[in-house]
Amino acid sequence: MAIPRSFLVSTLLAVSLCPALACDTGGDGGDSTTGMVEDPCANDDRGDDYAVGLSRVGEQGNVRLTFVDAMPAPPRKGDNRWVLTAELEGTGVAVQDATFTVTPFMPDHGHGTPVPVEVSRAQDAAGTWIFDPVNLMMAGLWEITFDVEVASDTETTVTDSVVFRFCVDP
Ligand SMILES: [Cu+2]
Repeated sequence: MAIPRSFLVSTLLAVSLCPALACDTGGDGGDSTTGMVEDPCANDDRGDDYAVGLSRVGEQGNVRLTFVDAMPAPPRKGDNRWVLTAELEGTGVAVQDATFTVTPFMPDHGHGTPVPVEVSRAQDAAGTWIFDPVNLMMAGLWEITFDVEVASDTETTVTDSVVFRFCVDP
């Protein structure tokens, strides 16, 4: 007999959240009887604080990504639509021609999302890219890695990997 997938997911989530929250109910027993979902972000400060202008340079120091829009804002569980600008760090040249691979991942659970992130270039603004959907299907901390390869006329390929982290509420 198959175990319903939703049961498995909720069970795994409950188990995996215990270390982060220390499973401390304060002895009042309330949490175990109300069925309320605890907020995995309440005691987690690893995520970025979303704001327009949130900006980060990749680990190779080549490409800077900056948020110009997020819907919803701050990022939430489910599908998100993000708009970011990309520029070459140092020169500030807009990245107009590039290949992005975007990977959402939950480091505490060891899984991503089956929903691919669609990437498109904004028509009206140089170096502006639209990522829709960014599917964050579960509450908790997500790491979203933007691997970018900038198209170039020279033989030197410019690549970078930029990571943002958001903890999304239930
Ligand atoms: Cu998860």
